[in-house]
Formats: sequence, C-alpha cells, structure tokens
Amino acid sequence: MAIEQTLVLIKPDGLKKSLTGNILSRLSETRLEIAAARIVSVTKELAEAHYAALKDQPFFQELIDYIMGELHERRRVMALVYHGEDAISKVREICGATNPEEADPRTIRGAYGRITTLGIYENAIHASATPEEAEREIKLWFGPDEVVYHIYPVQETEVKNPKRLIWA
Ligand code: IDP
Ligand code: MG
Repeated sequence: MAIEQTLVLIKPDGLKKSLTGNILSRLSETRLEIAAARIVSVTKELAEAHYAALKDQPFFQELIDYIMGELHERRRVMALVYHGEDAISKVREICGATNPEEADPRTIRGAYGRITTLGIYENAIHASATPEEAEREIKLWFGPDEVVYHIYPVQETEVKNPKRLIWA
C-alpha cells in the first residue's frame, strides 16, 4: 500500500455530454481525495506533451485533435489529481479498458465511451497508468501551488516582477 497521486482528465466528449457530475460520482467510489482540479483549455503543445509516448501511433493526430476538443466544439478538459492509497490502480480500475467496447459496462469507459465511425476511441476519461506516468503528467498539468498535498519534492524560488492577470 502506497500513498499515490494520479492525474485524471475528463476528456472533451465527457464535458460535451454533460458527464462531469456522473464521472466525479463514479470516482468518489474510490474514497480517494481530490488534491487539485482545474478546467484547462488544451494547447497543441500540452496535448502533444501529454501523449508524447504515442507519437508514432497511426491515431496520434486524431488523438491530439480529440484531447484538444477539436471534435467537440469545446476546447476544454477538466483536470484533477486524486490522492490516496493505491490511487493509480483504483482509478484505472473504475475507468475500465482503453477500448470502450471492450471495457466492462460497469466502468466509466464501458458506460460512457464509444468508438466513432472514424475509429477514434472516445472514452471520456484519462487516468495515469503507472507511478512514473502519474508524476510526469501531474507536473505537466499542475504547478505545485495548485496541488494541496506534495508527494513530489518542491522548492521555493523568488520570482522577479512577474506579469500576471489581476481583477481590473
Ligand atoms: P489509456 O488511455 O487507457 O492509458 P493509451 O494506450 O495510453 O490508453 O492511449 C491513450 C488514448 O489514445 C486512449 O485513451 C484512447 O483515447 C486513444 N487510443 C488508444 N489506442 C487507440 C486505438 O487503437 N485506436 C484509437 N484510439 C486509441
Ligand atoms: Mg495511457
């Protein structure tokens, strides 16, 4: 038993189909804690960095378009960090298999996913598969200020005259 964190993305099809509440309810069955959450407008750079390991797959370009929201007129995903004992396997289990047609119908992907006529796996949710992947992905999608528990080392740095938006 290890305390882990894992990255979850509710993909653009999940947002478009108004499944956010349902998916969060299913994830709450894990009894894990949400350690971070944000709505993200996914840039090409972020999409390609997230799926870098799949860049040689024939479906890579479709996958980038999908995660950027190009197929769902909504360039948004909801990104979350779940925290707790065996978080990675607990979340993967409730997500189900990658191929939504093969996923157990009681899992999130089995219940809400589909394969489009173009062959894209619209499977509603992403979850990190290994501790190494979780660390890489959490650091890609969140800064340490946005995560309430730090299981990876952090350091303080002085930022000189940073430009940032404030309320006008
Ligand atoms: P995972 O999401 O279960 O970890 P990965 O192999 O990491 O599965 O693939 C990332 C995503 O790429 C999948 O969630 C799915 O959206 C898409 N994908 C994976 N394999 C295929 C495929 O064979 N055809 C079409 N899309 C795929
Ligand atoms: Mg994966």
